This record gives sequence, structure tokens and C-alpha cells, in this order.
Amino acid sequence: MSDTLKTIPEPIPDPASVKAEMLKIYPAKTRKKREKQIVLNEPDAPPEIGANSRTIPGIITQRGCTYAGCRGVVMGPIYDLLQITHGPVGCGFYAWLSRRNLVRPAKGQTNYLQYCMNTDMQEDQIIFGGEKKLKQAIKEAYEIFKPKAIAILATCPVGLIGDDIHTVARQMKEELGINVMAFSCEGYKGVSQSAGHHIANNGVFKNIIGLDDKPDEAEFNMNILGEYNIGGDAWEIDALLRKCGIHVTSTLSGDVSYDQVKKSHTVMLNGVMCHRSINYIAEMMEKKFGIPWIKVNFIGAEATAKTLRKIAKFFDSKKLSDRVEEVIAQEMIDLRPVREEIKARHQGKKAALFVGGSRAHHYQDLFRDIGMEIVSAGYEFAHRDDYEGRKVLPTIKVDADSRNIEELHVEPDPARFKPTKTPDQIEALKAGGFTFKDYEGMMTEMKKNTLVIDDITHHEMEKLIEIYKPDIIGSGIKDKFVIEKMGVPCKQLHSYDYSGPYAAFTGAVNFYREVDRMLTTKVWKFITPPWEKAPQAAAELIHASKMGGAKKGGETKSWRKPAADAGEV
Ligand code: CFM
Repeated sequence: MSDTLKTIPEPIPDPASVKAEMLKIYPAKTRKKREKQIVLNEPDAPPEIGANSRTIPGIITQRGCTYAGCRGVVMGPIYDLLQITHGPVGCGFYAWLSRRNLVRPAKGQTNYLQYCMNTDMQEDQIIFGGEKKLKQAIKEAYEIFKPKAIAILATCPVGLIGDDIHTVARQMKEELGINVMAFSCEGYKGVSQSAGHHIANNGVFKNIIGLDDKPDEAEFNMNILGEYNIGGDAWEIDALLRKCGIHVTSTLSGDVSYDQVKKSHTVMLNGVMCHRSINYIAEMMEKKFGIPWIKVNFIGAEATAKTLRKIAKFFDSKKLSDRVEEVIAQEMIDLRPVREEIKARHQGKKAALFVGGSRAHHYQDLFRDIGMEIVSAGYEFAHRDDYEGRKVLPTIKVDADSRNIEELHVEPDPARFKPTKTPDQIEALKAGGFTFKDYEGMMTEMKKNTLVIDDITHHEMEKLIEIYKPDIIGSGIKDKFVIEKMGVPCKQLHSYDYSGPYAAFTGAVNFYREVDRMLTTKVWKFITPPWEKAPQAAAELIHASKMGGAKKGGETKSWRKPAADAGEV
């Protein structure tokens, strides 16, 4: 990247003063914490960012809970594993199809995704314990569905009252003769859904992976880890790899069956899409079975081409490399004209991204494909390595919240540790510039001085919009309407609302068109952003925050108030 490219063009306000403006309104303690979570980027030597720490009470965060990360994210898409939420019905409902992790089970295969299985915990169970009801629910579910396996997922009250779901699972496993596993993924277990990913990774690794040693017959056989088939993304990736001659045994966890997960240790390579949610399984599979993992990214045309070439290089086959080049060339024939046409309309426009633990990085490529600038980005719950790169892993302090989550001790399997590559082959690949376990993080690919904001608050988002006036924001449902009421289109990048897929080449074209549609629609002209409705109030707010922030019992005047009563600061 050249130096001129790394510097933000002139019209964008100075990020240091934007940061100061965002922080001004906070009480000292909050400001001190948030200060560490908002940094000015330095791509060559990313500065340390505060991440994976507790959200301050009272701040409006976009984060979800540990149960959501375990039940909703990693476990949810395994479609024929019967999953019972032990807890109140609201938690069960929350994990019921809201994420759009689509499935297309083959004929005759079971699909439990359309059900919402829940113990419907009531006051009675909170006082006298819920184990009896849980056992009843498992028996009832077994009698009706006769599933291959059952997972029990804990919600907050389960941990608070001390229900022993692991003993229940053991007893039921013996009684029913099927695999029954329990996940202590109470919502409060960690600071965000990230802890839930780790708990799910541990559970899947201990209880499912390795149960079937028979590999699929394929010359080039791999898993895609950390891909959840939102809006059909995994289908695009699978179809593209198939075109190249690469077989995917298991996509963890997107449109995947329990039986596929059981044999996912029989592949030659793991490609990690979302590093945040699944790096644990990738690491453990490498240690136990000798399967190397590499970072892949199928979001964006250039990123997809780069990933295909990287996979081909790993398999070290001329036939595969030639085929990959042919496929890329073919796909680009369709993609290029659409991209160029849309790029001409939106070159230089500004985007900001605040999503989860990987998409705020991956989707930058898609916006750059059509010539757009990323003015600011951040994750909701990622760790420092997702921002600064895996090289910082040894320097990350393990706090009490992280210590809460079990670290499995994994040894090479005496019979099944069969490395795909010899140490010499690995060294030769590395010498040629190939990188294993290589996630470099979001910051190395962002421009110098762009604002990187972890766990952004609504207040900071509003400030960001007011000052930067981005043309589009990629974010989630919790802030989508706040953003759109300010006159800025928001591309919902979690479930994609109603659209997608956005992965691979076909998905990229869908995304370019969607962004084009959102940026060119005239609807935004009918919305008067608050600062135009009450410019006086906006000016006063800025003045008030310069003078030290909150006034009158902690209440601060906001430009959100109608102009009529916005005068008495
Ligand atoms: Fe990984 Fe995800 Fe994400 Fe994630 Fe998620 Fe998601 Fe996400 Mo929503 S696993 S970290 S916990 S890519 S549900 S499919 S979109 S926040 S950026």
C-alpha cells in the first residue's frame, strides 16, 4: 500500500478531534475506559486497542450474550442435532430462526431448525430446581423425534440456581443410548457472545468431532470453519469450490448435519472464515489430528480470488491451480462490468462498519471493490488479535472474565494424528511466502489514522454520523433504525434482513447491486437529519460538550430534542 493511499483524503475531519468529541460527554471513569477502545489506526504497527472487556452499564451496546454465541451462532445451524434451551421461553424464542442461517437438508434428512425447543422455566423451577423438568423435556423430545443426538443449552437462571445439566446429560445419554451433551453457556458467562463461541467450540470438539473416522472420498478435501450460511453464503462458497474441484466435508456451522461434523477431522485442510468464532476448533484439530489451518475470506471479489489461489497453493497441484485460474477468469467476466458500472457511481463515497467479530473487516473489501473509502470500523466483541493480528496473542492479559471459560488441554491423538504435510513441506511453503495460522487482523488493512472503535455506543455512533456524514453504514439491527432516522442508509450485515448471499463472486455482485440501490434511492431525500432540523441545538451541544459535557442533573441537551425546547442549556 502506498503512503498516499494510507492517508485519509482532506475533507474527512481530523480523527483525533472526532475521538475527543465522542468522549467529552462521558463521566471521567467511562471516558477512561472508552478512550482505550477508540484508537487511531497505524496499519504498519497497529496500536493496542481495548477489547473483549465488559461493557459499562448504562451504555447502549450492540452486543449479545454468551447463550446467543453458543446456541444461536455456533450450535444453531447443526440442523439435525436436537437442541433444547433450558430456561425461560424468551431465550428460546431469541434463538429461533432470527439469524437466517439457512439450511437445505437433503431428502429424508431431519431438520429441527424450524422448531423452538425449550423447557419454559417458571418460578417453580427457579425456586425448587429445573433438572426434573429438563429430564422430562428430553424424554418427551426423544419420544416424538427419535433424534441422533441432543444438546442442552443453558440460560442465565440455570447457572444462578445451580441446575447440574451435565449430570442430566450423562444420565440421559445412558438411558436413551444416544449422544446427549450439555453446554454451560449462561448468558452472563462472559462479556459478550464471544465466550459462547468458545464454550460451543469446546463442546463440539469434545462430543462430536472424531466420532466417525471414515473420510469422504475426494482428492482435495477440506472444511470451511466459521461460515454460517447467512442468507446462503455457504452455498455460494461450496458451489465455487466444487467448480474448482475442491470438496467440503463440513462447514462449521452452516447448513451442516451432525454426521458431517462427526467426520470433520478427516480432511486435509481447515479454512477459517470467521477467526473470532472458531479459531479454537481450528487450533484443537491441528493439535489432535494434525490438520493445518489457514485464514480464508470469500467476501469480496479480490479476497475470494486470493483465497482460491491460496488453497490451490496448499494442495500443491498444477491441475488444481490451473482450474482455479480458469474459474476466477470465468467469474470475473460476469462480475467486472457490474463492478465497474457501480464503481463509477460511488467512487470515493464513505462507508463505516460496526459488526460482530469478523464482518467489520471482511466487508471492507466489498466496499473497496466499488471504490468506496472506509472512514471508520470496529467490532462488537472481537479480541485484540482480531484487530491487531495473532502476533499479539501472547501479550493479551487473561482477565477474570476470560478465565471463566474452560481451555481444553489437547494432545496429539496416538492413532489419528496424521499431519497432511510433512514439516519439510510446510517449511517449503512458508519459504515461498505461504502463511499458516495467519490472521493479521483488521487494522493492518485499514488506512492510517482511520478511527477504530471497539463496542461502539449509540452516542459515539451518532457523533460519528454527525461529523463524518458517511454515505452508508454496515451495522446491526440494534442501531439500524437510529442510523436510518439520521438519513444514512444502513446495510444490516448480520442476517442481511431479507437479502444475500454476499459471499464469493456471485454474492459480491449481489452486494454491489444492493449498495448501489441503497445509495441511489431517493428515499433519503425525504428524511431531514436531526442536525438540519435543529441546527441551533447541534451547535449548542457541541458548545456544551466543549465546556465539560453534562448539565443539570446529568441531563445533556441533545439535537434530538425539538427545536422549541432546545434553547435552555
Ligand atoms: Fe463470526 Fe458470524 Fe461475525 Fe460471529 Fe455474530 Fe453473525 Fe456477526 Mo451477527 S460468527 S463473529 S457472533 S462472522 S451472528 S455469522 S453476523 S455478530 S460479524
